[in-house]
Amino acid sequence: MSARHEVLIVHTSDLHLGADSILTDDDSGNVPVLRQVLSMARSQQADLVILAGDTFDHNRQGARRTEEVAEVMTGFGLPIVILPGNHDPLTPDSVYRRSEFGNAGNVHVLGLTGDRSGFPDLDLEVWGRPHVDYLDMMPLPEPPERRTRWQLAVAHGHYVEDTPRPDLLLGSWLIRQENITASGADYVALGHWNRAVRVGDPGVPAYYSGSPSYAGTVNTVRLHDDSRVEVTQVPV
Ligand SMILES: [Mn+2]
Repeated sequence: MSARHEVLIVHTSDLHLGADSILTDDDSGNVPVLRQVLSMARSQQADLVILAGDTFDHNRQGARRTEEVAEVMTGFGLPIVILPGNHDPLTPDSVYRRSEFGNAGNVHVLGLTGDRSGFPDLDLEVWGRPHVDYLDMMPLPEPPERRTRWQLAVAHGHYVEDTPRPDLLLGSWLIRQENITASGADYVALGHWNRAVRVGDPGVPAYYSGSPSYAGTVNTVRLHDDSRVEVTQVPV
């Protein structure tokens, strides 16, 4: 068997763990979806998992739920990069500031100790601007200086095409094509939309993974040795 000369990323978003179910008696809080995603990532021999926002439905989770989620993530063992989204922002009372996540060594929350996480053995870093409150912000600002072969951006917001009417009210957390172009990233992992779709610049691979609950898939991103980036939607 030859050695693998590629990096494999699994990208998903909008798991909405701990969502209050008002239509059914389902008390699982969507945690089975997280288990499925991580099980799939393990079977694909992924190097890294990116959760591009709204991993939790809200920050008012009971300890039982956050402890369960932290246990599932810790048990996975491989690195997980989490970008806090508009549902689970990095507020002072954020779920990500609880000790169960502080003790999960393989879980990297963007914004807790800086806006990028580096993985030297993969020659890769992931950067992203976390939501830190419930107000509007620019999810995909100018990128930091690249210091690894692979640089991935992660952003949680709403993609809009350039509009001839800048006075139109388009909503919050806007991501524009020029932001994607300026990122210069090898891959932009997007969250906030439930559907899986590519957006933006033909020269920069930028994809919404969609929520696995709706899309039924996650994105696998293969970073090949010859610099090709191959994105596939894989069922979970
Ligand atoms: Mn969102």
